[in-house]
Amino acid sequence: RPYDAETAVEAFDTWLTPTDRFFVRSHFGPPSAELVYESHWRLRIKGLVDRPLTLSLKDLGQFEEATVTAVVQCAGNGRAFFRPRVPGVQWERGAVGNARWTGVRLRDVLTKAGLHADARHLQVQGADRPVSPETPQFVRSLPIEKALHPDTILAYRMNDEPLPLLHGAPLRLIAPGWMADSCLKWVTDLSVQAEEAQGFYMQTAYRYPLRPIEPGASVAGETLRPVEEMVVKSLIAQPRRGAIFAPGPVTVRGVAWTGEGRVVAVDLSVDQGRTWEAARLVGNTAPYAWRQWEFAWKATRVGPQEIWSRATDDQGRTQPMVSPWNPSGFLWNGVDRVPVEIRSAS
Ligand SMILES: Nc1nc2c(c(=O)[nH]1)N[C@H]1C(S)=C(S)[C@@H](COP(=O)(O)O)O[C@H]1N2
Ligand SMILES: [Mo]
Repeated sequence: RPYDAETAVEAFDTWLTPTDRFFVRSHFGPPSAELVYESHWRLRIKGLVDRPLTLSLKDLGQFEEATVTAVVQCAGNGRAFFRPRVPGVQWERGAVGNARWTGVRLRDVLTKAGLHADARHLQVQGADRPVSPETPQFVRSLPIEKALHPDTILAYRMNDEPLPLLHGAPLRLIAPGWMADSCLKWVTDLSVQAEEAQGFYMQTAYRYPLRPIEPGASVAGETLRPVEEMVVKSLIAQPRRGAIFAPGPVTVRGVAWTGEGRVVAVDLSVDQGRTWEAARLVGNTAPYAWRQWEFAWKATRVGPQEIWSRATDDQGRTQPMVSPWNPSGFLWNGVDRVPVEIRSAS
């Protein structure tokens, strides 16, 4: 089994998630290091282009460098909260992080190759391969508009250090605002095409019903669309679940983000959603990054309590109590809830 690890949400008390705490996920694990060793590694660009290209890491130096601070989140983050339960990695809250990604614009590389007029999708693959030849390879595609977006980059640095192997060295795709299944690691092959990529990981996996469906129902006959943009979401980083306090002030802290938009409010409830109060948005702001927030809670009522957080974005989208059930458990963004206890000192 590949190494999968989620971050403890208590670590989300900084704007950038430290690289050594950043969640790790891949289907087959990283490719053997020699395949992606800088002197061997090449990026190939082919398909509907005028000039197929093969680029070394050094060749990427000809393009202007670009940096984007962006949330990367597994489409299945929060899968463990769906009822009825769904198969897949049972992520709770920590399959997400916010990092500074530096590299070159994918658009600049594609422009150098020269796109044909019928270019509609960019197929992307990394150097990783399944152990068994019967297992489909991880091949994905992005609509050409997202591939050509000036904020979509091929990153070789993460938080100002060389990208580590677990996170996709030497080059990974960052499609900011979109779920991480579009952020391919160990990228070696780009192919410009007229159609979406074929194969399991594009045509079957990472798809989501267009209309809400009954929990537990089959999606046969439903229209499924690819998982793309992230949904508005918040997490309570502090206090941690199960924390015990004496009555008095408690500082509640967390993070909130959305897809291709901006978080405009985070509201907190300490009475099971009867009343909500605005948290203060603090710290740095950047288009695809998360926003930190703080809330001063005067905890007076002794006993078990729950702190709830709910973010809203600039398009008026807000977190539901429970996300629409879907058979793969994608896009969970239910109101975050942290149980704590207030205990009188006596
Ligand atoms: N080449 C390749 N890229 C991949 C994957 C993979 O299996 N192979 N997994 C994707 C998934 S499902 C996730 S959630 C993210 C995880 O990125 P991270 O390990 O840097 O957090 O990588 C994505 N990129
Ligand atoms: Mo994922």
